[in-house]
Amino acid sequence: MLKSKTDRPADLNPAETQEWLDALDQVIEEGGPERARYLLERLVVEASKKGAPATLSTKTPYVNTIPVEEQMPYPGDRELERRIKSLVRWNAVAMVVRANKYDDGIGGHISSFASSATLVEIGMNHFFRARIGDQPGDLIYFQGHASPGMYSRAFLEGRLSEQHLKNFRHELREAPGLSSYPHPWLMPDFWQFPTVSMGLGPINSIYQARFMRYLENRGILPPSDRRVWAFLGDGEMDEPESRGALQLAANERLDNLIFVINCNLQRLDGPVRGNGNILQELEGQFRGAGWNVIKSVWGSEWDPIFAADTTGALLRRLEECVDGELHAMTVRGGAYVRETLAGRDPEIRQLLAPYTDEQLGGLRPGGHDPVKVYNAYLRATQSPGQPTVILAKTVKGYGMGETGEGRYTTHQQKKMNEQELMRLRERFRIPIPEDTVSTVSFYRPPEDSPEIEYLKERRKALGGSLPARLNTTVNLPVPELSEFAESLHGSGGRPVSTTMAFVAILKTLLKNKELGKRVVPIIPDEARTFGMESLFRQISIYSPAGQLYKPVDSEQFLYYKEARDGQILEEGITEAGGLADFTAASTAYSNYGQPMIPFFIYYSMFGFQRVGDAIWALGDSRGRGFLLGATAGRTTLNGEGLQHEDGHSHVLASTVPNCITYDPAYAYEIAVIIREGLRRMYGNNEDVFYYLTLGNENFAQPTIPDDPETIDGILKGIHRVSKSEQGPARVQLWGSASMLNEALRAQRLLWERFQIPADVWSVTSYNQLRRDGLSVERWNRLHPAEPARKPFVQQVMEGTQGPIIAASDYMKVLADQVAPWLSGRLVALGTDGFGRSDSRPYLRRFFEVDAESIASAALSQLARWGQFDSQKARQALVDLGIDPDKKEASKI
Ligand SMILES: Cc1ncc(C[n+]2csc(CCOP(=O)(O)OP(=O)(O)O)c2C)c(N)n1
Ligand SMILES: [Mg+2]
Repeated sequence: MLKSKTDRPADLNPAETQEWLDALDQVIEEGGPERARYLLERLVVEASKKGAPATLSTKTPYVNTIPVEEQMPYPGDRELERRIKSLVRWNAVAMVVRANKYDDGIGGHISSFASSATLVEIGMNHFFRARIGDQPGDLIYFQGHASPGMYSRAFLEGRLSEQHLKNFRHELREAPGLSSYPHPWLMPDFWQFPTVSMGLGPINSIYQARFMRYLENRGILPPSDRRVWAFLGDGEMDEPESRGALQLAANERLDNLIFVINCNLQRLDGPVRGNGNILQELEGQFRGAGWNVIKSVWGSEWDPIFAADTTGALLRRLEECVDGELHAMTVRGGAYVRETLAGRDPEIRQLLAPYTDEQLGGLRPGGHDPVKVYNAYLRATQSPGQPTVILAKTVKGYGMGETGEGRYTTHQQKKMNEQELMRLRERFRIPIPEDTVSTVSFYRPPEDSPEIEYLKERRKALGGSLPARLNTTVNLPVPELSEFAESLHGSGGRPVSTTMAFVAILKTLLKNKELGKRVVPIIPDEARTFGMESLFRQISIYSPAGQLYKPVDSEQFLYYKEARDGQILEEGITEAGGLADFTAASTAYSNYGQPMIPFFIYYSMFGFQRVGDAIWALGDSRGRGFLLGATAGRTTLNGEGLQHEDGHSHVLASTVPNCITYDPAYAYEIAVIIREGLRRMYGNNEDVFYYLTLGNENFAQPTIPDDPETIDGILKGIHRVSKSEQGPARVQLWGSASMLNEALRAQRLLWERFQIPADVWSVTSYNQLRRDGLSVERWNRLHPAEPARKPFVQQVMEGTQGPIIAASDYMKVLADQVAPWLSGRLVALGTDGFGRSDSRPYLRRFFEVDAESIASAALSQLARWGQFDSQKARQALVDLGIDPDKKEASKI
């Protein structure tokens, strides 16, 4: 597919080319450069009108990309399709109006789908394939808040009942209803992609199309002409995520990707570009990035008008209009259109003279004309080598009458009065009885009506209904823990970081016969930071172009190797892109019937904090895989300072219900956690994903204790790593990740200097302990007459004595989460505040999480309890170098 390195068309007729060039010389000589520029611009306009879009800039004239002469005839029954579309419109409106009539303020959107109905319906009747052979078909990202339109169609197709529609936005009643927006989590057989957080649809769909190619190029899927379609709003395109990955789609020639941007010129509050032209702006950017751009600006009624505009006067006038004016023309009617366009220009006035005001007011934009939309889609599906964007001009609230259509307030409109509904019925000739209007009832023609038969036949021909999510069961053979023996048996004294320990586990997994090829390592330009560069050579970096250059390190054994069937997704500096990759890979079990095991490893600071919303959507998508926040820990990543040192990703991760989080200290813990993750997600079909933080501090890794409770403890969140050898412990020290070493050092300090015995525990997951605590507590609340159950953390700690001093690289609130079940024993030490650049000992002292701080916290607490002399405790702090007057780290 990627034959040439440039996209320039070849010179098929050099002699003719020379004639043109000579003519140009002559024009410049005789008429000057201005004259030459004029002619070139005219040529560009004419070329675009005649189907050879050419540009002097990245923008073409404000005309349809496909000229009338090149239009293909419409293949469907237009009248029947119009009637079906009207029914879809009606039921979508009824769903929202009804919901708000009986449940004031429940919300929902009418006007967005009103503008995109034709765009969606043409796809449903002619393009969107639900299955291709035995493979799932096209993947479609619908505009989230246009969901009523999708529900309405599903109702006509017989997939949803009237009861479902009545229960739009009523998910928690006796008869469950339809979720507000596309949520695979809530409607796992229906929605595939959560799109309603603006900007996530565009970026996720790009990486989805890319991942489809990845699976094909790696031989996991056979090549196909499956496509990814994304319906997007013009306002949505302002999100950085919407435009941030356009280049990737062009660079990788993703001709399986089609964006359909619903350019209704409005967003929520008002115009998207009142003082500009959003459609033209988007064209410039997409074309500049290398996309194939198809503009569908004007409906067929405009064709004869433009044909008569031989001097281009009308087009020039339209190009002068800003969107604020173009938009006003849709609202204010034909006379206004005439005055705005013709003004004092007699030529344009004459051009418009044959048309009545009513006709001018009824001129449809391209996005509402089935012929234009059909042709745009057809062209998009026949454009090899490039992703395509269709810029379709539409009217927000199309058909909603005077209070809705094109009004700045239309986005928020949830109600329509009877008169407006009657007008809607008339406008779209909806064949429903009058009383259906007053009661805002739904309408579905009989099963044997031409509408239902046609619609079903169309969907049958295209493989079935959409949207539909395959709720597949995943059941892969998961390796035994013993397969990770290397990680379980310690490092023999060699200093090894948890990042290195993870890489060893990843390598073991890559060698696994069953799972190895399913592993998808994803890295945003940090492989060398994480010590993963040996993988470049071993499993190659994915590049659909292969490697078109000789890498400068080619002489070396571990050179930078790119390959068409490479396994690593090396994203460059885009965490949002990496997360979009991860989302595609982690849902491949459903979208492609191919369970993949992604490991996305990134700077932990740039995960939940930076792309948290995308992670939330990943949870909604039921994605499965491993997120790895490397260089983690506010005091463990030394030197980097404020913007890099993560002390809160676990707090943020705790907010995602199906994200299982761990802050492991040891290689053996990581092996146990990853093996369990594989078992739950790929052996047991659970819709969860894992988040592990990894540090870059090197220390000797111990062997897994030979204690039957260790594995259970690691997974539930806490296990004891060192029991006091000097009799019953008087304090309990908790540590996570690198802070476990500080806790062990504090244990020695306490004994050697103060003769206080202590136990040390590794807390692998406060979040998991908290979740267990909450479930148990709830059970107890709901079963007051039964013996109370105990949360795991309470069970393991109740046989121990003394205060519990918890130290982690994270904010204190992380540990505080489990305080309710520890009878006031918990003292949380953590890293609240902005990070600093310094070395670990200084950072740990600054945030008061080092061994000395832990030991002094223990003494101080014992003193408060009357178990240690308070004057001695005061002196101990001084001896340990703790300054009681130092300002709080979070307040400086
Ligand atoms: C990230 C994000 N910010 C804000 C919103 C709230 N919101 C929902 S729809 C909408 C306007 C959308 O305008 P546009 O993309 O042009 O779509 P249209 O409804 O006009 O088709 C806004 C601001 C959101 N859903 N997501
Ligand atoms: Mg819009």
